[in-house]
Amino acid sequence: MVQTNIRNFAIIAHVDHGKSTLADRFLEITNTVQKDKMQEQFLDQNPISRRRGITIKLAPVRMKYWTSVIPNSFRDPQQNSNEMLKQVQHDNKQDYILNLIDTPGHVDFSYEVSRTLAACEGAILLVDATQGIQAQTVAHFREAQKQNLVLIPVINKIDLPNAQVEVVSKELIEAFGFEKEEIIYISAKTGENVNALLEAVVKRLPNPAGEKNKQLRGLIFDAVYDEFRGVVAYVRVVDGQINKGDKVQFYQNNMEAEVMDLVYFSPHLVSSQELSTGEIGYVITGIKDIRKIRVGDTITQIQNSKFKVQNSKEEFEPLPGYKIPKPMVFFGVYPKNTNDYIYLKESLAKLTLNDTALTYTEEYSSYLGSGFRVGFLGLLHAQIVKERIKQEFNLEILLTMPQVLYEKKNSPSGEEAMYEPYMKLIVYTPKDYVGPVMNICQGRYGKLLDLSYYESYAVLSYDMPYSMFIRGISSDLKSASEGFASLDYEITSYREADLVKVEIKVNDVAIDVLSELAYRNESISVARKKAERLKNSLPRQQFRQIIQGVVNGDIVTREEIPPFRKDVLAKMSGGDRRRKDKLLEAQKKGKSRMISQAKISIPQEALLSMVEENG
Ligand SMILES: Nc1nc2c(ncn2[C@@H]2O[C@H](COP(=O)(O)OP(=O)(O)OP(=O)(O)O)[C@@H](O)[C@H]2O)c(=O)[nH]1
Ligand SMILES: [Mg+2]
Repeated sequence: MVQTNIRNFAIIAHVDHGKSTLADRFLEITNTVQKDKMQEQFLDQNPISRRRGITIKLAPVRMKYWTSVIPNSFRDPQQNSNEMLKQVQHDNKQDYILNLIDTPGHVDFSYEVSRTLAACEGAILLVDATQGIQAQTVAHFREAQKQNLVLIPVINKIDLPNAQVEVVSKELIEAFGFEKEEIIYISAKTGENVNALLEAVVKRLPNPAGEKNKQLRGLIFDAVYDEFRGVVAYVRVVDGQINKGDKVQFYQNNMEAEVMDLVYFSPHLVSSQELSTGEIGYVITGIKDIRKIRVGDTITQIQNSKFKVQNSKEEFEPLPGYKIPKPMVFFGVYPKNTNDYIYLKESLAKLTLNDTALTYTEEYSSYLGSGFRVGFLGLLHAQIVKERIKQEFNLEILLTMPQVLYEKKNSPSGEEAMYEPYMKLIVYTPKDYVGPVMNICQGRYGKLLDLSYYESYAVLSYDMPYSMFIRGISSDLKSASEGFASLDYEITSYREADLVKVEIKVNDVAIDVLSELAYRNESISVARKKAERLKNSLPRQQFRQIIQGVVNGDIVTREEIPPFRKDVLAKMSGGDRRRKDKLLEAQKKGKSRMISQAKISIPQEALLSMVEENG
């Protein structure tokens, strides 16, 4: 395909503003998917996405489009050769290749969006007419601007009776500086005006700028592991081209391989002989070792190829790649069945290929066996990984006690101290909820940095410990604002934290998976609550159980579960045989499930109900 007729673009928006639904309409208009084969949110192929109704991964698709629209760029004589202009004038209708990448909206998956944008020249910035600008609208807008993308502002869901088209368009003008005439009003659901939007994609977005005659440079913007094909790399060809059979190199990993197949998704996998400058597709090399390919790496022809010799004077510059976001929330991850440890290790390795932000180190618990400490980008990310491990690897895992990423450093006084991450929390909310939002933030150690009002909403920013996320600030703000508030954050600094170790002991034995670091001023109540909960979830045993909450080595609370009568039948007089059997059976079962250690005996279910409260 001639480069001038390629458009690479993303759809970006806050959660649920209708990105995947708009992608559906594009797939229909371009006949990529026949109407009778259409499923809602077609690109959300992942079963977890389908069940939850949210997009969790970027999803590229190639569409063919036939139109007579003349791109804006053709009006600029500097950018176009006369020859191309003549061609367009002569032949009114042109074939275009549109590479669309649907993106997730949730803040935990922002890294998917930033990688997507690096593979595109433009994006549709979608805003729900009933919601207006929300946190990720702003975050993704900024990211797109940073990457110099051309944006098309679009207001969606105009079919809804409570659509506030005028208000939202004012917001777009006020907050981002768009012109009124630029904004396109659509309903992704009914398809109203979506044709005009597709024409605007061709007309307004630039074609890819790479050079065909240069040495191949392809950006690996995502990858997935396939049991049969090995590592499948999603590539945006920046310069040059890739052909089937080419010998290629993954530049930073210095790994060489042969291109066995080139495919693109349209909407099923279609094999292709080549991927030329500006195109997007999947490269399959048969590499099975997932460590050999890295998202963000540059794919190129191998050093001694004929091409390289011809261009030997030219210095090869790899593409800049990505800054991988730092995971902020850490969970212990254990297989439910301790025998699955090795399989869990393999599964995590495969998953990190497709989910580069995931990090893990080994960890051991005397109650749960061998496992990992895994770093996630947020709580939703952790939930989704748990579900993916179940779905894709058929493996049940446990997530234990979340903690933020603490750092141990020397404090100014020279002593070793714990430092915790602080963030700038930004809350977007309709004006009516500013009061309740402030109450919640102030109750969570928040210091107000800024409050500004826009057309229909307000933006508050707070300085706050990041750990408030794992203490549920998201859901508190959602309920205080009846679901309307949305959040974004950036980590600003690490500050010394007054933390102490809270442990729970049963008959003097500390239960490692229940220990955590807590703020000193909250530690006693944390210890009390935990001890109480454990008391309520532990069954009686044939011996006395003493539960202690311990803060920094000092016992701060004590609970007791009295022993239970040895003879479960003692109280029953005469009678019912079936009931007796049942009782005896229940006692037997309980025993076989016990995890015994030293003088204590804790049924696994009781422990898990404590451990998994946040997982
Ligand atoms: N009435 C109406 N509903 C819409 C429109 N567009 C999307 N929806 C609905 O809004 C909900 C969210 O749509 P999605 O397309 O999944 O939104 P998304 O932006 O892809 O969401 P994430 O990927 O989770 O960020 C779905 O229930 C859609 O049916 C529209 O134009 N009108
Ligand atoms: Mg979606």
